[in-house]
Amino acid sequence: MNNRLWGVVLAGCSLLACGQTSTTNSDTNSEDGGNVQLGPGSWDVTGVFSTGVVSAEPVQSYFCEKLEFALTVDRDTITVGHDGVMYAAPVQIVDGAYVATSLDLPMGSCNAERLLVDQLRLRGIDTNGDGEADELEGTSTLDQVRIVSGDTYRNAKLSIALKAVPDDSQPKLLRSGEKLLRSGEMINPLDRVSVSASEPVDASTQVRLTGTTTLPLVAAQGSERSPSGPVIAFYSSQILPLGGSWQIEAEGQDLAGHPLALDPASNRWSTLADPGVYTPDGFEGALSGVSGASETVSGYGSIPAISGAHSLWLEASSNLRVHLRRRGAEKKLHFMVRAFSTSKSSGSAYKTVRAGVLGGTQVVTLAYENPLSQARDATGEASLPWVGDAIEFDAELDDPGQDVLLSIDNSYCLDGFCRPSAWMIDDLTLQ
Ligand SMILES: [Ca+2]
Ligand SMILES: [Ca+2]
Repeated sequence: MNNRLWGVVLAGCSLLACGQTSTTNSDTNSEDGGNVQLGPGSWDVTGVFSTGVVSAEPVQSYFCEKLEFALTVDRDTITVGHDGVMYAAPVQIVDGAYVATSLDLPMGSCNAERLLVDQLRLRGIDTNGDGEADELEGTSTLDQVRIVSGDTYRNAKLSIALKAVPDDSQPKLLRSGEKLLRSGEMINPLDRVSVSASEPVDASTQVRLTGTTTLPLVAAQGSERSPSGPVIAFYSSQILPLGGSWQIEAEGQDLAGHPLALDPASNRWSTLADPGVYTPDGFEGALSGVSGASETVSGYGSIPAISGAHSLWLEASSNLRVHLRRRGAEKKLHFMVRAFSTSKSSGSAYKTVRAGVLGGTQVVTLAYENPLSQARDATGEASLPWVGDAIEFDAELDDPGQDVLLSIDNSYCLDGFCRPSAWMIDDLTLQ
């Protein structure tokens, strides 16, 4: 922001002093190589990490080697973005160079908590002598990078050598989501449909789903995004119907004016098949309208059904979907659970329970206390010897609409840190 701040950058680790040898062109490093006054512009940036001043260990042995991202400077803002992640900060042009402070960089696949550059200074290089910058160059230090490996952290001081060329790349729309979807995998309607752009795109960019329904995707609001500024991610604010299929249509451009391209592999979307409507009967009759669980039980070991003569049995590894239909103005989804586990101590809290009204906007996620930490009854069965108290689940569903989806999913779980549990479920109703 001022001379003192970028003075720190100059006093820090310069490109040559950091020992970068292989990826930079040495004849553009020299101060007489044609520094040129920069103006607003869009650039494709590559940043190469090297070990910080404090550590002699090669950073590549435990961290990523490089970053790639798009960078745009307009009148007073610098925007950086890559694959659905975007940051912005105020920028000044000082002595012809872009100077910004406190700028996060999009991490790509680098495994850090964040990559915060305290001071960024990029100077323009005129390689062909036409008076305009053909490249940008600069080196920044990242004083405290918290590198994540597995469930441990290490702090490192890194330096990053940045080099940029004018943006010559077409932005792409990529499929993204709360979890990584394999090709052809069906979407749970309670997972928001979301797509990312490979780089920031213009605020006028339009993205929509067409097919079973037509639905505009709305721009995800980055916290540092101004209302008229660029966007990089879009999502469906509406819960899609079951058993539908869609394509994406989009028109837009990146901040250098290159038109948006669709990735064909990301372009087809379908939602889970409709299991049919479940009619609440306490799981006493023939099972229908349920997917992911195929049997009802009269009990498990010495533990009887939760109510009546039968309860639904959800295997530890299964994900449950139940489609219910409102008969009147019912607002509340209700059910009871007992969790069965291999362990007395922990491990049953690794299911995610969600509910929503198809066509609505609100997904209710239900949290609950770990049932096994409260009660530890023995079942008398060797495979799942322990069971928790019956726990009551209630979800308030305020959206209008007839069709309600209940979804119970196993959460991601590091091996050894949790034990999946089987659930006995009963009294599932809309009230
Ligand atoms: Ca581009
Ligand atoms: Ca029952």
